[in-house]
Amino acid sequence: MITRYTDTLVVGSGPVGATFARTLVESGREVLMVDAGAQLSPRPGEHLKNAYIYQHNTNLFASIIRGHLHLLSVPTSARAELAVDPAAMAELGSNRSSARNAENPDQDPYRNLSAAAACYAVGGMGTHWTGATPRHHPVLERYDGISDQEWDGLYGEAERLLRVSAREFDFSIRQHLVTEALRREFSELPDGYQVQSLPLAARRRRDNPRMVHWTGVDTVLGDLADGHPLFSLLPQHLCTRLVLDRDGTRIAYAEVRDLNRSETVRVVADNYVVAAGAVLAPQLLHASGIRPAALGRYLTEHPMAFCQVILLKDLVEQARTDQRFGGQVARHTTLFPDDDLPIPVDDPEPNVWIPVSEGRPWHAQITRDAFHYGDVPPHVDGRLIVDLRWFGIVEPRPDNRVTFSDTRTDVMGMPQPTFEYALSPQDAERQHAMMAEMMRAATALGGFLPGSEPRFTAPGLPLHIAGTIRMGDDPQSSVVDTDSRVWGLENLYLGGNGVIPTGTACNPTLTSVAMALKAAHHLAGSREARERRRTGA
Ligand code: G3F
Repeated sequence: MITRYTDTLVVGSGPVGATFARTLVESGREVLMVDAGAQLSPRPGEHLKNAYIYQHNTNLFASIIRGHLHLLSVPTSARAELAVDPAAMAELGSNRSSARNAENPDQDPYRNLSAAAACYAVGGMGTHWTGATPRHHPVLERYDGISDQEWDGLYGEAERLLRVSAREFDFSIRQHLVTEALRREFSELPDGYQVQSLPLAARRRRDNPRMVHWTGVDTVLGDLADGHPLFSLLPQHLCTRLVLDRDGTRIAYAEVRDLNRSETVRVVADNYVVAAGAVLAPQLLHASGIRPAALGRYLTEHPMAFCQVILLKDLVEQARTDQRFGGQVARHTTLFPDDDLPIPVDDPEPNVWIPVSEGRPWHAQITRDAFHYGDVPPHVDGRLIVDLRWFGIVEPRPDNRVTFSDTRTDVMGMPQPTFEYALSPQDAERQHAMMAEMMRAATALGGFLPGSEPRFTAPGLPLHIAGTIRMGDDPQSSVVDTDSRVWGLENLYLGGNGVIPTGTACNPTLTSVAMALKAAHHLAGSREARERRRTGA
């Protein structure tokens, strides 16, 4: 068996793993990063939507996303497949689905997060994410075990790392029309929480302002992405087990399987960071026999209300008469005299936001997103369609959880996850009120796109599972302390949405990166790190 030595092993190469890697390397530590997925771009973890074709036609990106999402728990089907050749293995029972069919017989379909998925790729979900990066509401969402002042600093740093901006779509005609129509409708909202531009991890390209550069993991890694003596990344390497030392207070080494060569590498490090996603991180702990009481519990996921509308005629016609857009529209009509719409073909899509506020425990996005359930029929002009997504809060409860099997395995040969998830009556009531508000917004903007009328999407679809390795001040009800270190283990740190301990509504990535920064600063400044630098060992 090959043995590799490093300062810090980072398991998982998504935006959070990359945050750890960059911060640690910048403080002089050596980092080895492993990911079970393949590297899909020349620089590790580039956002795949940066390709011209997807910016030109967002709909095409939906199948890219779909192709990269692996469902975590598929219940076995009760439907009998009887219409088959009788000579095939079709006798009673012989073609029944089983665990070998990537299905999970332990999953109760009514308590599942049926759309919950993992992304096996260098860059993780960062290869395709929407980039929506709002801060948590200071009272309704934010974890109060970290001070407001520290949160502000961490959020600022996370925003710089992810290159967050709320201004990149400012010159979009539809951005103005949609924002203003919603402001008229929701005039009661308090200052700072009114309808506004959605913060996004993206910057408009200086060399080609028709395109934006979406932040990927390569952006977070910065110089590390081009090769750095203190950083190495092993794609298609699956960490299967963290092995404890004899007295059970430290990780002694990690077992990593080189999936390509089918051989095991032993990695010996001073510190270990697991940032493999809110389900796969607790899965690795479970596989390693590290099973604190709160592991996998207090799971939250955003219920999501969704619809698409075709913009109101009056709203669209406003573009023709509004002085602010005169130049853009005139240029467009000269170029395309046959076009009935006063919206330039390259008008950027709207990215509008209604933040969580007191009395409104939900987060709203009015955008044009590439997720597959929102495909636009090809005969409807895409410029007229906007998506409405409302994400609700679910209170963390210990009974909502993901468990891991000791007998069945998933696609990677790791313990099969099973969800046990249900909404409390209070949670359910909130979602009903949220749906009513989304319909109010939809009516102010347009008419429903046939086939995309208001509905709740399959649980798990937002890909915002949190709480499964939560932060806290009590080892009974949390897995990590406020520096993201696993209770009782000196050198194991966790990162990712699973660490977020509170009920939230908005997209989690920015907050997870902020929490990772806190942990990485702690690690970089730890006694051990200082000692190593002092002695040059
Ligand atoms: C989520 O993962 C993103 O955070 C949203 F921004 C996005 O609109 C949604 O998925 C689409 O389902």
